[in-house]
Formats: sequence, C-alpha cells, structure tokens
Amino acid sequence: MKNRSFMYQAWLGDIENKTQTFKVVGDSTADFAMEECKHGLGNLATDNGNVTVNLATAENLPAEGFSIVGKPDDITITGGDKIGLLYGVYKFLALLRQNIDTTNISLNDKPTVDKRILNHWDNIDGSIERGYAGNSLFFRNDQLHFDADRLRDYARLLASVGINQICLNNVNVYLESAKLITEEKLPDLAKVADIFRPFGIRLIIAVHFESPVLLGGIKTADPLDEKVAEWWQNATKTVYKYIPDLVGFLMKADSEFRSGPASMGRTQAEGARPIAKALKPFGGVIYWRCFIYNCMQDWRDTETDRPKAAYDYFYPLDGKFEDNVILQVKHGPSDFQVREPNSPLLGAMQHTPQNMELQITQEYTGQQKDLYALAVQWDEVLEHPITETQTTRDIIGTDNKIIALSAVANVGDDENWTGHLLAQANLYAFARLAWNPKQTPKQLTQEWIACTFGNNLKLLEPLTEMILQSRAVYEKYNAPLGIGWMVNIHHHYGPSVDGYEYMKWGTYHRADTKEIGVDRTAAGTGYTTQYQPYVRDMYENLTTCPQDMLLYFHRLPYDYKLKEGKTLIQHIYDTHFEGVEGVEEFIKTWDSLKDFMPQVAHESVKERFVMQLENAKEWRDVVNSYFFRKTGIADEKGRKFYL
Ligand code: GCV
Repeated sequence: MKNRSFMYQAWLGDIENKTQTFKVVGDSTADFAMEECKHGLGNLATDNGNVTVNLATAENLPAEGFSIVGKPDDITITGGDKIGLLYGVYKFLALLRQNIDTTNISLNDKPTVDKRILNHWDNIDGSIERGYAGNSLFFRNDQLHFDADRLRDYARLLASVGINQICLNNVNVYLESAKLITEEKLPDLAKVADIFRPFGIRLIIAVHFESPVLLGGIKTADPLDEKVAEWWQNATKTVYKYIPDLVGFLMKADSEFRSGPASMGRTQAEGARPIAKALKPFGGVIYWRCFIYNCMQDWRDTETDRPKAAYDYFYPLDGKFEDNVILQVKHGPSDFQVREPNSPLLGAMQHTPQNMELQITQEYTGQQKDLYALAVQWDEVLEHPITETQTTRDIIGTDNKIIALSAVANVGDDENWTGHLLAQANLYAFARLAWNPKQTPKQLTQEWIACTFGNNLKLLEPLTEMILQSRAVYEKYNAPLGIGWMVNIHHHYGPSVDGYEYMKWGTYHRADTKEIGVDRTAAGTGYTTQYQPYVRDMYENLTTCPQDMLLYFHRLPYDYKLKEGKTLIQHIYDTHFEGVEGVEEFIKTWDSLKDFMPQVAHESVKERFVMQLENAKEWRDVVNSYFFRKTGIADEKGRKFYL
C-alpha cells in the first residue's frame, strides 16, 4: 500500500503500530488470507514478529463467519471457510487501524444476510449512469477494459467490508451490453470474475429482456414461446461455461422504456420463468426489479399515482414466481428521494423472496458534491414499520422475507473511488449494514473515520457529528416535507420546483396558490391502503403521519399549522435558510480539522463544500421565491428573497 496515495487507500490505509510486529502463519486453507494479512500489515509483517497471527479454518464455524481470539503474543483467526477467514483477517486489520488493542480480544461474527450486493450502473462505453466519480472501472468503447491491479484493489476494498456479489453493468441494457452473455464478451468478463473470486465476490450480469431477439435472431421474446425458453437455456449454458460461479442475472423489464413481458400481455412472473428455469441447473438466481410505473402519465390525470404501481403489479403475483426469482424492490415507492416512506411491497409478499435496493450513488442526494450521510436515511428505512410490532430491520436475513440487500454503487475511476472523499463513508456504511443491519449510523460513521483518518478524538467527534448531521441539513434546503423531486430535469442536481411538474414521469407536487401535496389517503389516490393496517392508519391520519412526510401523504393549505405551531409556508422559508446556515457551519468545522489529515484530502473536500454552499443557496432562493410568488404570503421574519 505504501505507494498508494491517501485518497486511494480509502479505509485500508497503512497501519501505524509502534509496539507490535507480526509473524503470519497459517494452515493449508489459509494461503490467500495469509497473503492478504501480510499485505494489510505492510512493514509490520516480518518473519520474526513479536506477535504470531495464526490463520486457519474450522468446520464448527458458519460459512463466511469467523472468530478472533487474542493473547499477548498470539492472535488466532479462524474462519468457517476460506472467505470467513479472509473476513476475519480484514476485521483484525481494521481493529489495528483503529488502534483497538487486540490482546485478550475474543469475538465471533457472521453475516446476517448472505447476499450483499453492489449494482454498478456502468455503461459499456465507459460512462456511468448517475455516476459522480469518473468513468467506469470495467468498460471502455463497448468492451471490457480494466486495470487488473486496480480491480484487485477494488475487490479488496469491497471484500474488506463483506460485499460478496457485484453486477458490473447498468440495469439499462442496450445492444452492446446485452452481448455480455455471448462468446464475444464472456472471455473478458471471465477475467474479471477471476480477479474478484479469491475475494469471495461473485458476478451478476444485467440482461436484456429482448436478448432472444437481439442476440438470437428469434422473432419474439415472448416468454411463453418455446424457442425463447430454449434460447435462454443455451445462452445460460454458455455463460456458465465461462463463469461457473456466476450468481445469476439481473433484469429491469417493463420499466422506463425497457421492454418486458407486459408489452406481450404476459405477467412479470411469466416473464421471469424461462430465464429462471435456464439458471436453475447452475444454481443461479434472477434478481427481477420491481421499479415499474407509468412513465407516460398526463399530469392532469389524478387517478394514476406512481407510488402505487409496483405493489399493483407484483403483489397479486405472490407465489407465482419460480423459486430462484428474487424480487428487487427499491426501498421507497418513488425513486431514492431524500424522504419517502418504504415501499408497501417490502415484506408484504409471503411466498416470494425480496432484495431491498438502496442507492449509494447520490442521484437526488447531492451527487457527491454535497455531503449526505446515507447511513442516517437507511437507519430510518430499516426502522420503518411493517406492522405495529415489526420493522423492516426485523424481516431482513437469510431465512427471512428480505434475503438480500443491494445498492447502486457510488464508485468510478476517480483516484479516491467516490469523487467526494467523505462519500466513501456511504459505501462503507452500506456494506457493513448488509453484513449486520443492526449497526447504528454513529457506529458505522465512527468506524469509517477511525479506519480512514485515525482515532484522534479531536477529529473523530466533530467529524462524526458533521457527517451525521449532513442528511438533515441537505433535507432542509431541498423539497419540503417529503414532497420530493423539485430538481432540474434529466441530471437531477439543483432546484427546479416545476422541473417535473408537467412532465410524464408521474412526480407531481401539485402546488397551486392555496395548497400543496398529494392526497394519498383512502379518500385520495388510495395509496395508503397498500400498507398493513397499522402503517396505513399512521399515514392516513394527519396527527400520526410523521411531519417530515406530511406532503407525501396529504394535500394541505399553506397556512396549515404544523406541530410546533408554525405554518407550513413559514416552515418552508425557515428550513431553507437553516439549510444554508448548516452548510456554513460544516465549512467552519471542516476548516478546523485541517491539521488532522493530508493537505490534499482537506483541500479536495473543501472544494466540494464550496460547491455545496452554492447549491444550498440556490435551493434556498429558488424554493422560497417560488412559494412567495405563488402564495403571496410574506416571510414572518422579513428576510430578502433573491429571485
Ligand atoms: C438506471 C431512475 C434513474 C435512472 C435509473 C432508474 C432505475 O429513474 O433516474 O437513471 O436507471 O431509476 O433505477 O432503473
């Protein structure tokens, strides 16, 4: 690692240990783990180290699990299998990085969820859809194209936090990326699989629903056509010849102009069937995305309500899917907004396993220019109730309803992987949550900071506080009270209150001079009725609906009094001023942390904060001016609006 820059190393930087050196030994199952252990220890690994690190596997531990037992001169790391051992090694190295004493330590760990997945939205031309950290690490000019050393470092980065499945290509599959399942591209894809394999990471391929037509020359992709089924069987056989441990396929069908079974009069279960059957003999699965809605809506149509769509499509199909189909459900029914409720589909299905999809790449949450702690938002997602006594967190786990967690990656070929250095914390947090969804945002943030910058409390405390605050600050200067969107169209950065208001995507705030919001109660679009009774009633009722989601569920006049006695319009004005002040505070805090990190790291984040401040001011001015003009209601504090 010595020749790598601070930014590049992310949370796997050099270990400073003034008292210990380590002699790493292991049994025959420990070859790769030994290499990784020595690699992580760097100069501290020597043949006559004063602490012996013993590496082995043992059958009494679970797959991917490990134990670490420390004595003064001796550490024993045991894995349930080779990968568990590797995870144990990374944990040990992380403890050293955080300066945690490993003498007398005794810990056991294993993942709660065995499918911990990153979805890259990388296009085969090298660009990344919703990518804010450079270009693809995997593709250029319609080909696989990669630096094997860098991919190995990336695999290590992901494995060190427990990611074990990865999809390299965008769910929006076009002709060239559709060819990833053909002999033309498979030999190169297999080379990537070879790089990831020792790190316990297996590949997934996003596929095109029309592949039999595009690649096979068959006249139809109708899933009920025998030739289509046969084509998928042959194609899948070829894929597994090159990548025998492939996890399976990922499909975005009938969504945002992608074709799918609906256009042929078939259900989603029918659409998935021939592909699932083709994968079955190889132990493969298909992740079938549920992000389906009418993206050709007329804004005057108030009956259609986009958040209802996924449940309407999929819930009636519960039990009708092949058993190797896993439904991939975005955590919210809208689209990774700053604030939205959980999808009512999550946990609703009794017979169909689910994969909850999160988004690490900051499409609507500041695009890695603005600081945004996703861990804070995900904690709320996990706490979202399913019933009165059960939360989403409770139904996550290998033998439960949500058997997989996936997230859209925020990584590109930028030197520091994520563009904004502090956005690494989001990648870290997702992976650790997928390993154990019980961890708190504070634990995750502190761990990332301590591994990255060291555990000096003068840095750790203010930086933790700042990162944890960042979601609330961002929300303040964005769309108010859960209404969402209000972003510039297409690229989704910066404010445009009416940007999507008259477009076809079904994302309306419906503000007029008197009221704003969408009535999604039983008396309105009926969206609330898709939830189980406890949650339905909570959202249905104005007094129990969480205030930060009021406008998601209710249409209210601007003079509606919020809990603290403020009117809705005054809340909008105030929060938008407060948001800007929050960013100004961040900059002060960041300036005070200059001496605790390399200059280059400090400066690169400072540059992002300067952009964030501009963005926050623009949001404040655009949103406040919009509502002032629309309503004619003056700010009680008489502040100046600029537009
Ligand atoms: C990959 C949103 C994004 C799209 C994305 C889509 C999806 O609409 O803006 O870029 O496409 O979600 O998740 O499929």
